[in-house]
Amino acid sequence: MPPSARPALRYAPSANAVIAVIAAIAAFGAVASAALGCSSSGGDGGTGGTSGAGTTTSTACSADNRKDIYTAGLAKQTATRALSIKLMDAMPAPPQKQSNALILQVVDAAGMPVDGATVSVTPFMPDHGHGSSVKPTVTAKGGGLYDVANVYLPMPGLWRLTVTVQMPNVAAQDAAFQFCIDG
Ligand SMILES: [Cu+2]
Repeated sequence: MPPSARPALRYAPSANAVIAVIAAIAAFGAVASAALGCSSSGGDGGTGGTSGAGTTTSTACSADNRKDIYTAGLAKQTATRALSIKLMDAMPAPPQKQSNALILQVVDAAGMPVDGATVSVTPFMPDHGHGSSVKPTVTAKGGGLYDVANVYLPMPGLWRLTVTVQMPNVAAQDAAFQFCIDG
């Protein structure tokens, strides 16, 4: 018998050590899938061991009462109520899995269009704790309108689209739309 084989025979791993190794592998798998942005579609919430309710039913949009129902002109006020952000159009409508484009209009409390703002849109999945690998691009069109391209929603479930409006010499304000994407 070669000398190198002896320690393995002498120190057989205990049952606890085996369980620890299995747990470590499982934990690594959960972290790896999160880092990949939950790319496996729907139903994967249960395997990651997350305790939050709802992850295993992420494609059941009809039962999700957090979602907004898309209509052209859907408006959200910022926390200070100083601005309203209107979703004038979406392509496709309502937003769907993968690539989307939006047209937003920003108006002030008097309903006047707000131009000259720096507008950004951030997609995020609150149930999974991750965003999108693609950053939306925003182009001002005048009349308070802002075209938003590259809104990429890679998986089914509830997506929060936070719209942040930054105007010169005013604190940034935001409002969010929430859409549930069926698989
Ligand atoms: Cu996700």
